[in-house]
Amino acid sequence: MHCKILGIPLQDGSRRMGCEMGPSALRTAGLMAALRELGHEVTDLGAVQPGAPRAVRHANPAIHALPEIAAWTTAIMDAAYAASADGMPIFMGGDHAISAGTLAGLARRAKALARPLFVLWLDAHPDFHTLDSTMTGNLHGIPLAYASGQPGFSGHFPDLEAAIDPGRVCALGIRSVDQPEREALRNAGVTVHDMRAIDEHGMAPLLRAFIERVVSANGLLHVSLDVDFLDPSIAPAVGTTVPGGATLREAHLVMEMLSDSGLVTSLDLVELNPFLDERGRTATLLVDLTASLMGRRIMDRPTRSY
Ligand code: B3U
Ligand code: MN
Ligand code: MN
Repeated sequence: MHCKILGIPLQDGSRRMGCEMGPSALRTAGLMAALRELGHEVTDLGAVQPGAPRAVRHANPAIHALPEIAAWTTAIMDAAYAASADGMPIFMGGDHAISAGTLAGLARRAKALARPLFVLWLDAHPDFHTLDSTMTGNLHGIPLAYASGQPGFSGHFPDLEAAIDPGRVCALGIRSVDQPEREALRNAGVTVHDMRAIDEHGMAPLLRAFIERVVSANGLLHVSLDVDFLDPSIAPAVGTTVPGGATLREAHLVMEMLSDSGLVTSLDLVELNPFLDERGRTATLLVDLTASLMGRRIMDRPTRSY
């Protein structure tokens, strides 16, 4: 596989600084070397640069940094579209607001290829707020809603050339949802596997059902990994820790099953805040999880055919 690494040092999606250091921390933790060791070709495409902030305003007074995020989204969308022409783009955030752009660019790519795009959203939060519904005003809480064409973004965010179909999104690990999101997720038809579902059924059957849907549709699969998907005891370097997250073993299992499927065409690594890390352990864990996704195994296994 040809891995194309892009740094996206965006941190305006919340009011806490630090995520702009995410790409450096992932490089320092050895992301490139880990991929090369697995036999992949790696190209470092450097950092995405935001355009000049756009003069956009919104009636919701809580919203933070809308002009900046709107400008970033345009730049990220174009970079994601270009990088996804071939190979496997890995987008190193930056906070989750980067995914407004990565998803929009990948949706455009999927449309050009006439293939359906599926999204696996690994997160404590569904990030399904609109500009009208967000209470914190932190725009890392909106990317999935924007990219799936929910109302109210037009005139504030760049228009979408192609939206993702919310019916092809699976959100896994969810444990912090605001009331307006709950309703919107249900209406849009997003598959949400919250922590209760994971506790009841286990990670494997939930993920397998989604993988099988992607296989039967011959889809592209984008994985968006928010650090807070993981339990804070193993991944402290995130501004929005929520207790009760995925364990180390659950997270590796997800990555290994995805790797076996051979379906994943792009990846976001987001919300890593190195300022909050403990001796680089969260950055190192993200590198290890990426390695599992890209083929690292404890023991060889017969290939499972889906
Ligand atoms: N839903 C809340 C909390 C949140 C969403 N995404 C993150 N936190 N990282 C909000 O602010 O919209
Ligand atoms: Mn998120
Ligand atoms: Mn989150």
